[in-house]
Amino acid sequence: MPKILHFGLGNFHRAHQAVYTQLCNEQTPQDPWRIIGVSLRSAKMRDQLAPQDFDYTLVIRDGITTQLQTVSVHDDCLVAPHDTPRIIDQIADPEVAIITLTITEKGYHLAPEGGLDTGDAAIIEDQQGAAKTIYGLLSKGLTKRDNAAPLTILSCDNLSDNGGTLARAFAQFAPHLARRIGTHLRFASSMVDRITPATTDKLAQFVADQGGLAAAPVETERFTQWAIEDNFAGPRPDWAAVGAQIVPDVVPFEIRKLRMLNGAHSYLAYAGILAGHRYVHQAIEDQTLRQGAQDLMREAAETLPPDTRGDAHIYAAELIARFENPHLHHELRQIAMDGSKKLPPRLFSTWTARKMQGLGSPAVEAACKAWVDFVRGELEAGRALDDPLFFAAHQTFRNSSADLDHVLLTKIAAPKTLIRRLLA
Ligand code: CS2
Repeated sequence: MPKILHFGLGNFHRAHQAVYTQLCNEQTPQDPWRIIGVSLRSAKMRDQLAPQDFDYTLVIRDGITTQLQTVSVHDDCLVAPHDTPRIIDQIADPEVAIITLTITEKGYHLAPEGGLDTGDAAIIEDQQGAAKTIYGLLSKGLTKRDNAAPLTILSCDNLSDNGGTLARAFAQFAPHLARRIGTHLRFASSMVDRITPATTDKLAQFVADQGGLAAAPVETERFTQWAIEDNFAGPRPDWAAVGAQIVPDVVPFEIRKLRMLNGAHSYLAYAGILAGHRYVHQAIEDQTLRQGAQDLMREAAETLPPDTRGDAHIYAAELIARFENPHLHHELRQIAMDGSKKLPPRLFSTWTARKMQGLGSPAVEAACKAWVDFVRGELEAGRALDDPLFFAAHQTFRNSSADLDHVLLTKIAAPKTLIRRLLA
């Protein structure tokens, strides 16, 4: 039976790729694809899902209706570091035809100047033989795996050229294994989209009251989109038959989504928190923020390749409607985390693209400024920022504006002229 090994068994995967795969299985029940999940950081998801045989309830809320759906496509959840040998065996298992990833931006351990962050403590440990990151695990698994068994590694994270980025970073980590990339080993990119808030106790109670599976339910919107690069070494579920787009090049899709949807999301998060809002649907009802989000989307749209630029105004209007959904409880603080890793493809890239076109970016700069103000405010209030850039060091940054300026100028993938303008 063909298998998918999925890294990052969070809500996003469970509301998106798992659902597409389940729909495929419903169409061809004689030939189902099963997913083995891997959690790289915590056993929480495994512990919650195991008593339910890894099934869970998806709650789909559009502006009007609420629909409950049982998702039953996972067979197991392995947790690193406890299950590391089993994870390596799964990577080596020839029945695993696809490895998919939703490990978030920080799971890629990229350096501010691009490429693998070889100074990162976890990467250094993995280079010395540990297997804490995706790179250490993949290299140990691929070392054991038969070269001839086709494997596609498909990234589903919010990075542009996510598959290519992973392939290049992996090649830096393990050049000898990267030589295998070709016919039997492929790194593919994809653009993934479905808004998926974090699970709350209230949601779990609602699902239990409705007779659903009470542990770890996921709430999401009706909208869903998945554009997948047609670059597979072996078989795949017929995701196209259930709505995914298989395309030769996903970059135009990725850029549009990252710069318009995610860029506006990050703006609403920082400016919205500063304005005292809690949820996305509240921030978008604030007329100043709504205007700011629309201006930002317009600036982003002007940087898009011709094939997606034409209907960008329709895309923008659809995004506003999605943000307005009052039945999704999408916390601005959820979006605000990991800004140092999220902003490069969402905001800085728009700014750079516009600069190359000779255009200014007032709305994008306002969004970046909101981030800096948010970070400064959190540090001054003595709150630990949920961002790898500040994790270890937040104590020393407290109340030290000079330290913050230095970090912003040296440790993030942002144009220095932009940062200087923001700090001026
Ligand atoms: C959000 C995304 O949390 C965030 O940073 O911008 O998770 C967003 O909801 C998804 O990319 C939508 O597909």
